[in-house]
Amino acid sequence: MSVTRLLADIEQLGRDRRSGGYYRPVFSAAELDLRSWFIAEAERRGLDVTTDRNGIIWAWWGEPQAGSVVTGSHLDSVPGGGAFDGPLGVAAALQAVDVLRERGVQPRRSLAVAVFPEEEGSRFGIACLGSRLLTGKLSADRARSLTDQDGNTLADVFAAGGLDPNHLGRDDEALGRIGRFVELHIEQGRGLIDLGRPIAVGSSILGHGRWRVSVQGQGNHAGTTAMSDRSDPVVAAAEMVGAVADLAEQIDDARATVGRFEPFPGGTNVIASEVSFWVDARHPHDETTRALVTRIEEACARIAAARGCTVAVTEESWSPTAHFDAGLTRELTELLPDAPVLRTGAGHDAGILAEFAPSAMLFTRNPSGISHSPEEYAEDADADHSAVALADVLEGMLR
Ligand code: HGY
Ligand code: MN
Ligand code: MN
Ligand code: MN
Repeated sequence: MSVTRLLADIEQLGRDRRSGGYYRPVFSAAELDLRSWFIAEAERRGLDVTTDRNGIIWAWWGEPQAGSVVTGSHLDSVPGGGAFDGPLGVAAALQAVDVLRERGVQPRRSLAVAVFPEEEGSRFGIACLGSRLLTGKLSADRARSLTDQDGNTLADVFAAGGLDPNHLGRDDEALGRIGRFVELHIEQGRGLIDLGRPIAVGSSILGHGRWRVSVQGQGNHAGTTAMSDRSDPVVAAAEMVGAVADLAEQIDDARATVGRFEPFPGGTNVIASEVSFWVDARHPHDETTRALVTRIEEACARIAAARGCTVAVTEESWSPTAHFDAGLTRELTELLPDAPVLRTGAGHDAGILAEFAPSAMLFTRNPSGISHSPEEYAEDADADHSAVALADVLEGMLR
């Protein structure tokens, strides 16, 4: 069954009418439907499916054992996300199993297709939550303390999803089974368009982190408070957001984004008492990202003082620059000689796993060059071609 056909089966799940894209936060009704879809497709292929203590779904061809080959990606999305970020890698893995079966491949080691929860961090704020729990990069206690924007705790949400929140955390047994990990993902930039190629091999992931900026001011009445009497945290925060962009623009290859900005209490005729906004900062060199964030903190302090407000900047998550396994990457480029080697500015579970098992990535051309948006897409031919390329890669590892 082709990738296109597989993705067509889920194209209505989690549609977000307002954005025209998708919103599939972890353990939402949409993501639970996607989990059911994946489990049904995996079982249809005779794979043995289990969901582990951290909510990762493993679909096994062969006994779960050390040194297995693992592929897969995620099914959750950002708000207003596209149809391919995550699901393409999962659907391609399912099609790769079909291709290997059609070729009569008898694996000499086990293969698992894995689906990692909360890769986007859209619900609880920490990207790659599932792979961080699996590897211990995120403690179970910290995870349990997280809440979503409606105040639901991760513990309650995971319990509602059928997991025991007291059982979250590093899973050496599951981790020990990963001999090699390969994630196929839609490209989230223009590399393959500019090179005119359908597939790339990944080299590295830019280090990236998320910082919460909380600005406190004086809530008051919009009509009875003279401008000279205000400590308006929205005005201060707006200047800070401008400073974030200005500072990032001064550093080659740096990226800093404010995509979430929340005044409280949020009334039209109310001067806010506080504003929270989040900075996503990235750069190929981790020390440069850190230096940029320091400059942002200094600018925020200066602006807050000038506006009669106070400000606090707290790091919420950090992923150092991840380099994929050189030997595995070389193997992929030898198998796929036409595929260029590209770094990516987007985070992936493969970036977390790279520290624990030889990991690599394949990227599929995205003619829009846009991602985290409904405009993201892959041509059917490129999607199917990359699933066959994934099958070629897996066959080499399974023989
Ligand atoms: O945000 C990222 O880089 C990834 O898409 N989670
Ligand atoms: Mn993704
Ligand atoms: Mn993404
Ligand atoms: Mn990913």
